[in-house]
Amino acid sequence: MKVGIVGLGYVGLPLAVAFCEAGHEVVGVDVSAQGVEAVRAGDSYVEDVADARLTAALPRLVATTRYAELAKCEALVVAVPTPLTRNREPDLGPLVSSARSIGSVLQHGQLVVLESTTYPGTTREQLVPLLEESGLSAGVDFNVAFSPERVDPGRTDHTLRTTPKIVAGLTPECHRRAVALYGEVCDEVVEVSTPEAAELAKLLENIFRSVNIALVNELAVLCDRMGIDVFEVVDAASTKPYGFMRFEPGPGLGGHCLPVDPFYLAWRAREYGTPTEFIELAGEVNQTMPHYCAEKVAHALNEHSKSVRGSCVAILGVSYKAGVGDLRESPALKIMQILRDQGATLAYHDEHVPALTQLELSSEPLDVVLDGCDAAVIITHHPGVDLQAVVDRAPLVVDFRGATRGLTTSNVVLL
Ligand code: SAJ
Repeated sequence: MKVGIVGLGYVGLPLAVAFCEAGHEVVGVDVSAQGVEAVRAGDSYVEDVADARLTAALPRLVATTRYAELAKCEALVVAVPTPLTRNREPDLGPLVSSARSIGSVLQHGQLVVLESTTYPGTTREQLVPLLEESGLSAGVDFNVAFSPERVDPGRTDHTLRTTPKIVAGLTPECHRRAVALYGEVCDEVVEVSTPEAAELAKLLENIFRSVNIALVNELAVLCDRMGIDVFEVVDAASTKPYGFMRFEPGPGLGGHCLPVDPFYLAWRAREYGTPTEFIELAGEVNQTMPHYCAEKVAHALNEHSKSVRGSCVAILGVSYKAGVGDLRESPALKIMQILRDQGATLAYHDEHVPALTQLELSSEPLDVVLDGCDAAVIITHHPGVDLQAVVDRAPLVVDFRGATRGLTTSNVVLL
């Protein structure tokens, strides 16, 4: 088969490589000429795709900025970003412009599948009309389906092939073709009745995490007031062999999904006169955590008769979660900005993130950032960081991940 992938990001590039590895020809389209150049050079900018895998796929992979190349493909997969506007409303800009471009080269008999996470109804009400600007009719002249991406950056125990793939077509024929397409790269295809059900299932997966993380974050704030160790509470509750699922309290939500997806559904639900207070509340609770954490640092310094202004604060871990270098919506950026605005001098150590251009900082070796610091703040707990050295060398450690629990310490303040 010849498969077209629109959007060679953290979703599209792994998918393109997977189809090449399954023996298919792939045309990868991206608006970024720089990104296309990198792909052509076998230089992967997606952590989950090693350069070697990309290079091995190149004989079957054509990377381009030209949508016209898609005309030769049987199936097209759309994996473009679905961010939020400044007012935290769905921003379908990238989706609309890519769908328009696809519409201008759409061929009779092609299948178009949307993978971008979005609110229920997007495929039928937004994508289809834009594709039909071609003059072709969906379900008649071409096929359409929705199949949500389930990329979990940094996860190694599950891959694209081993993670069940939800698929739903506009018509039975759309459905049949989409199921066949993903059968090429996924061991298990989960069929659902409508694109709307598939769109909402994806949102539910991430909202489920956002709500449960908000629950333990709210509990962390309460525990702080009650003088109870929230991590001990979560450990204890997690011993229940059924009926409880463990989530970690922390400095807030980062990444491209959890801080975004809930607001897609909240926005859509308003059209149905159904306020989704649960979802919105969880979003708010998680969004306040970086502020709560900055206050916690100020309070801890104050206990050492120091103010934030003039203090040297060593930040440990700035990416949005452990084991990845991804900075999208990372709570660390917010916390650091607040501390800097309050007059702190910042330094950071994170081997996954060499530079923080937005803060004009570069990662420094652990012993350098600890040298002479007034406080060390653990925001993201990457494996392999010598935490004993941190608690031994820093006069004060503020640990938002419970990473230092179990170490003999007297100078640690937990979340
Ligand atoms: N976090 C906590 N406590 C927890 C778990 C996570 O504070 O118990 C924080 C993390 O530190 C991070 C944020 O939440 O800042 C998100 O991390 P994550 O690992 O929960 O999720 P993502 O955004 O990296 O990936 C999620 C995954 N969704 C699910 O597992 C249901 C992934 O499988 C999805 O494919 C991805 O969203 C996506 O693309 O939607």
